[in-house]
Amino acid sequence: MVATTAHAPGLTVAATARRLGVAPATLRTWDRRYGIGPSDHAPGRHRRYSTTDLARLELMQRALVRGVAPADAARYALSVPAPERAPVPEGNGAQAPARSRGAAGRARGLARAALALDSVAVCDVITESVRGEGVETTWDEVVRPVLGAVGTRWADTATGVEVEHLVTACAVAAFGALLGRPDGAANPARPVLLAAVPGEQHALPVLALSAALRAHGVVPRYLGADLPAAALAAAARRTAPAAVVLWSLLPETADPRLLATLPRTRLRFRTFAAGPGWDATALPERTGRLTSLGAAVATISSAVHV
Ligand code: B12
Repeated sequence: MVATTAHAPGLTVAATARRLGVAPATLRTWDRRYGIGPSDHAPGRHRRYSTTDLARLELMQRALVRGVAPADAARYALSVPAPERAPVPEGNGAQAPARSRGAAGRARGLARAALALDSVAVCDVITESVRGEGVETTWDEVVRPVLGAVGTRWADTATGVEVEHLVTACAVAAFGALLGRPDGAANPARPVLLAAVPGEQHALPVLALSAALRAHGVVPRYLGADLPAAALAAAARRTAPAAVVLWSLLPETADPRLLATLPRTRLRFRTFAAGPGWDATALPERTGRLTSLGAAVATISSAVHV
């Protein structure tokens, strides 16, 4: 238990910063700029944060991770009456996943654990979510919103790359673990090749797609990030795929000339351009477009299971 009430001495700046996973200087800045600090701080005395103050800071942090600007996040946190604020969990946040119910709760747990750089809790939330909600919901409602918020924060403040790497590593582990053959039985179906195009390091969405397809009985051959054209062509020749999925997140990596380097195999395969990178690119008519995880799973499954 944290032995603080609104009137008791409370937590020091350092302890509060540790609990929230931010630098002590950040807390002082929030207090100075946005007026969100210890409620009974007397000039000349050390700052002490009560549980009420902590809950308010936690609300601010959650808003920040959803991409809300700091001033608005602070205003929001200060405007919510005390009883409506969620209690701050004890310890290092590792219990958050156990308390979460459904995807929204898990997303909050993930955001909190990620901000605290608690990789054990981050990996637990994602793994539990995959087990409880499935790959598609975990990607779209738990991991993607947090990565989006982390990306926005990076664009605004050039901070948070460590959070991005930590979440990515756990998501790669959780989705990657699903690529094996759980029942050990031979699967005779033709595979689907999936890769991020040359120059594209953002492979996580296509890994999520690979894992989701696996759950739908499709055999994915996930070939990772930044796959050279020659390697893609060699893989297509060797594996007789039913479909090839080329992922691009950024427009600069979406080069339609890649499609022309795909070999003509005896057993024909369907080709799909997946991801927003291809949005402004003119594609051959026979190349399918995949613009969301759900649609991609449905389209590829029906193309393969004909
Ligand atoms: C994780 C991440 C990384 C990781 C990737 C790890 C991995 N294994 O994937 C690493 C650290 C490698 C990385 C590196 C870089 N990154 Co980065 N990264 C991200 C981050 C946070 C998430 C990427 C992601 O998975 N996006 C997918 C989801 C989260 O995005 P979304 O918009 O919600 O999804 C939409 C579509 O993608 C689609 N969709 C979503 N899921 C799926 C699934 C399927 C199957 C389909 C079909 C569609 C689909 O639907 C959604 C709605 O339209 C983004 C931020 C962001 N918002 O994307 C930055 C971001 C993409 N990165 C960015 C940058 C600049 C870089 C670097 C250049 C940074 C650097 N200086 O080194 C490098 C190099 C990138 C390169 N050459 O490819 C910028 C790109 C800006 C731009 N437009 O040019 C972003 C947008 C951050 C930012 N806000 O500025 N990055």
